[in-house]
Amino acid sequence: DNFFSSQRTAFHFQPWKNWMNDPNGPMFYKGYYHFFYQYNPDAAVWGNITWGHSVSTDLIHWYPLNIALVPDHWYDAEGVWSGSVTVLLDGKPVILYTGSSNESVQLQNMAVPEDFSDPFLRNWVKVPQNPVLVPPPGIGKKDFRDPTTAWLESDGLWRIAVGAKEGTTGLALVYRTTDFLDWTLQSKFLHSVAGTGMWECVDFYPVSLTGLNGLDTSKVQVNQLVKYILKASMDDDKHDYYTIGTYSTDSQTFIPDDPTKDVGFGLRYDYGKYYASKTFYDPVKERRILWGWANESDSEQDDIIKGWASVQSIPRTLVLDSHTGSNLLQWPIEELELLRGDNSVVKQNMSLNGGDVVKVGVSGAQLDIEVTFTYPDVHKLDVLPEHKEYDCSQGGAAQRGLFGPFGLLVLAADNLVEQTAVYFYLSLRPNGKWVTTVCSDQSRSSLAKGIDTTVYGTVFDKPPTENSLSLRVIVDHSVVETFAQGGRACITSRVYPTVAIDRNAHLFLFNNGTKPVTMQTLGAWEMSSAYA
Ligand code: DQQ
Repeated sequence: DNFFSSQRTAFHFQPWKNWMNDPNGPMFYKGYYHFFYQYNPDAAVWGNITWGHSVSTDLIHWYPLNIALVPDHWYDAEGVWSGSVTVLLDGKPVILYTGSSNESVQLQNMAVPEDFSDPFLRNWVKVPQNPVLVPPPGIGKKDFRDPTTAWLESDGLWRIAVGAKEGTTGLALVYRTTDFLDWTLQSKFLHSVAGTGMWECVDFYPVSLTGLNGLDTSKVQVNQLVKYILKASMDDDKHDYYTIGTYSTDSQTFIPDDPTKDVGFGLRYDYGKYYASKTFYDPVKERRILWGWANESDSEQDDIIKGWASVQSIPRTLVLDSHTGSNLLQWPIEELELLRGDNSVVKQNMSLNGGDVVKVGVSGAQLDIEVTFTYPDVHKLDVLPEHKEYDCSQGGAAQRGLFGPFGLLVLAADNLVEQTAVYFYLSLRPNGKWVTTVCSDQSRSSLAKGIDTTVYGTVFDKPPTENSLSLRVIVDHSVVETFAQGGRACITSRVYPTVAIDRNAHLFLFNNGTKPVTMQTLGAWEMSSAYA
């Protein structure tokens, strides 16, 4: 019983009970952030999907409202599926969502607030013109879903993208409109990539090349220095892939900067459990914020026993990485730091020899940790390691190298029988270049059986001018979110310790490589709960 109750999170978004999946329609309206989510009000498994609804003033403390949209028409009888909110020029929000019809046809529908003076927007009305979009010729009735937030272009027309596929080619259709009721399908796809399968939850937005502020897609000026991000959630492998490129307002198509890293096989927002994400522009703090769904790694049977399934990751601010120019940086919204408590630890300059495991004096299943390590002096080696591609799923933190694995053990029992290792590993490629991998190793995270403990990880760019490696790790009972190198590479893991729970969960620094490494700075905070 304790095993299951200790898994509920303290500051990640989750409903009181039952199943949740995709984030839907995030927005800011009259003083409140609104968050909707795919929600089954009846069970801890997917089905009978509605739009759950909560509001917040800081994106961390949430106030639950009644369900906003339920399946109650022929055009959404099998579920009110994913969609987005667009805030129109007069400040009024519009929902576009996918209904799975009584005949399993995917249709786009529209809903508007019943009372614009209600800052909570408690009641939504489906317009009598629904459905406003049906699958176009050539697109399967089950391959047409998840409309984006609409954006306004200089020709005065609003546009949306909708995910689809043709054969095994994943693609985003573009529609234009003036009134959100009558839509024209554009002849060209926003983008398509052969072999990637169905694109779910497409997202499309600009990022600034000149500042750290976020951008409202509808307010980008011609000649403004921006790049565009196209993201799609791959139904085939359940990962969110994004690509940086440009948007041609002549052809209304997206052109990737690097076609070898296109949507579906290039960069991922997150290399762990993270799917069906969606961004919105926050006009209060002028930032773009990303929400993503972190599914469970336990069994459906466990979900039914515990009575709930899934959390949302901490909302992340998104900016272009000025050091590389070729990826986004994701960082937990600054509001999270308000939960940092008085129990904290600061450390500096500590050498970790090969084999060291050093306890850090904060405990509990609610932590925020920031640590940096000096980038090891790889040139001082007298014997070079074998040229071998490092794959953290083969052996995880137990596989010793020269430099790495080193990093943190979180949710660790005193005797380390349970531990989740978040670490770096340096390896030498045949071309003579050193590369850094960041991994999250769940293989020893729980003594319980029947849990998916896949080790996650990715290589990331480290320009030579960067002399240190950094990790930020957010621990919240059954979720561990890792942000490496300022958010250049992110990993969300779900873990289910049985003994390393609550006050018996501890934090360690470790170095399991054979060479020493230097921890430069460490700050670790015990975190308060966002829920009473
Ligand atoms: N989840 C929704 C769909 C979407 C999928 C249904 C992605 O609209 O394509 O719950 O997780």
